[in-house]
Amino acid sequence: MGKTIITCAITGAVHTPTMSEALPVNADMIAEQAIAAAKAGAAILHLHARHPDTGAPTVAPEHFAEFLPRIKAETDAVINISTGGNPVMTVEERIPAARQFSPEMCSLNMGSMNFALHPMADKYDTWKNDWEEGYIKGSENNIFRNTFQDIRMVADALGGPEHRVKFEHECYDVGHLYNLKFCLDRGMFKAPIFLQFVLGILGGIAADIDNLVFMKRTADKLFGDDYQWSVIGAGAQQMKLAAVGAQMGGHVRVGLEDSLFIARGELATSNAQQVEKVKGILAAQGNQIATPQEARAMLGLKGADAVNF
Ligand code: KMH
Ligand code: ZN
Repeated sequence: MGKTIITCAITGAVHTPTMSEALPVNADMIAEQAIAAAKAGAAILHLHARHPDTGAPTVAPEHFAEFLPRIKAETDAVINISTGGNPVMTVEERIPAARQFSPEMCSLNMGSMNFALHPMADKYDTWKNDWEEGYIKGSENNIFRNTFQDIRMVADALGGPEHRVKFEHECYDVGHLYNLKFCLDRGMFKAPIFLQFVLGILGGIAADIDNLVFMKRTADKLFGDDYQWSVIGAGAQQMKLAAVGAQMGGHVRVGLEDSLFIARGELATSNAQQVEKVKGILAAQGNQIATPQEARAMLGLKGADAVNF
């Protein structure tokens, strides 16, 4: 079995400042926690930005500019910029930062879906910022739009010779694997492709081991040997699915974007704490952790010298 790549997703667009003091909600927190996560063993850092005044998710390149150079200066980690933005934006709105900074990797969401966070609102009576309650409750009506045309637009904008971005293909359900196969057969992506199985989002497939096995078996059928894969267990199943996924030969993603917890009922104090925990689990299972350079070789990345920040 090859080495295991740990991706850490530092802040995302799912959680809001009220939910955890540890959630990075400005550029300093994003930079500090990303650097610490890389030092703890994350080879890839999946990054969103937050607005400095409100902690709300933002896709403005100026907000990414506040932390990307700092992370690059202090770590060798692969930078992966989200093209998911938040679930109510169009793809056009979500990609300017990736275009400007030309990172080694970007996420690419492989299908349209409900992307609902509203059950989380039940836990909170008061909110730190005005935008949060509406953002979470309003998600009952979210359609996270990623049509075939949207996917082609991102592939054309970032995957070609100008940027040579490698995609983290986010697949939230089995149908998304078939969407990817369709695109791959039309020559839109180069091998080795990197699949991220995202289990546990309300609107996608649930986070359990049967579903992980089903996703993996379907990917084997569609892509043969020519792919790398990783797993996100969103929410409470984060560490369990990482453990099982790594035993099955997959890579793993942790981070406060995907779960705010370190154990049942206990909030994580940082992204690095989750990286340390998964590293311990992997070590106990006999999985070896990939360095950023090893991750670059496995995924065929263009290299840190070819980014634009
Ligand atoms: N928050 C994850 C479930 C993206 O950034 O493109 C999905 C995600 C999307 O990471
Ligand atoms: Zn993300």
